[in-house]
Amino acid sequence: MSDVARRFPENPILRPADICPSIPGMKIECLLNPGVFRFEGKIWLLLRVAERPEQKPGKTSFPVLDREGKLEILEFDNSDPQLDLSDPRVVSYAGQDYLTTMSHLRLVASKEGIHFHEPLLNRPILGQGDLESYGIEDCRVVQIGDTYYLTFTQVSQHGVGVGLRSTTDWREIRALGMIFPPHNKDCAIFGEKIGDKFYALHRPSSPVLGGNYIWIAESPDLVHWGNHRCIAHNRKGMWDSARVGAGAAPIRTPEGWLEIYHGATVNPNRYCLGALLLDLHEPWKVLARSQDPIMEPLAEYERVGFFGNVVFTNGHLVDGDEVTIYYGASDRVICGARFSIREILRTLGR
Ligand code: MAN
Repeated sequence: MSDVARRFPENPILRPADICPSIPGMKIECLLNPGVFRFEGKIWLLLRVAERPEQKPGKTSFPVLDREGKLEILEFDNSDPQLDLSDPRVVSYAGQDYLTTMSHLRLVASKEGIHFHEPLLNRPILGQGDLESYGIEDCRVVQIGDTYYLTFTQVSQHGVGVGLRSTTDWREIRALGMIFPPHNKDCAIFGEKIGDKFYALHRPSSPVLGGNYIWIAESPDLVHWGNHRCIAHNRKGMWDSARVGAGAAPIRTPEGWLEIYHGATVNPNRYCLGALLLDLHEPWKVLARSQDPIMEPLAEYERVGFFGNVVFTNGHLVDGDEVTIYYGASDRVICGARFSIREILRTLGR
């Protein structure tokens, strides 16, 4: 057994019923994959909240944003032969794909990192405009100086890309546009410059040649990215054979940048976590990579949910040798787990 995660005994720490829908009439189906940061003496999660209307018997309905940014509900009859509901995350109708739920982001705070509450007057952070009309998902948060940068998945009829927003006070959040166009997601910006450049991991998908691989890019200003290089492929026959994607910002260790990433198989669909070690000065060089996952969906709440057999993280806190990840379990509930950085490095043969 290669799982070295120490799960919180309190797991799951947040469930859909703990949060109020963004507007009356919506039902929260899933809480997923939070960004994590410290601000004003507290620990904050930026949750992904996935909602849809209460489902009527025999019908499938879900929200999208219309051209004016207003919420519109689309509804289909389940007996319609053009409707494909085989993936619980996707509605396919007559060759057009939609999402079964629309996601927005929501802040919750905690003093000790286990019991989280929504602060008063907390506003949901919603998708805006044509590139976010199916919602925003899986937000990474990285602090550079006084500014927090949010990188998240923008979903629309145009595809899936990476958006950037920034804030210094979490009251005003500035939208800085799409930084990686479709198909791209899982973007984690490094928390400091290396040499005179910023770096980010990202995950383009190539449908014919290539696949769902982790890439690295550099930037002078966090908005314009170039010099892309591919650093990690899927590995046939292994726990990350179908797709891989970065988690949160890489962790600086004396051995190199440690990145906790997700890897998935299909048939069965199963998401695990593993680690990559990147060179401190030339982060496009991979020094080591997990042969076996460091965390697998083992607990009941990780095996059964909205989309079962998923542990997925894009947020953590580092305190000395300890890294605390917050993660989405089975795309339904939020959980926490701790790792020793030294122990992860040992699993990499360091
Ligand atoms: C994708 C993303 C994640 C989700 C996993 C598992 O990688 O959409 O948000 O948690 O799939 O469904």
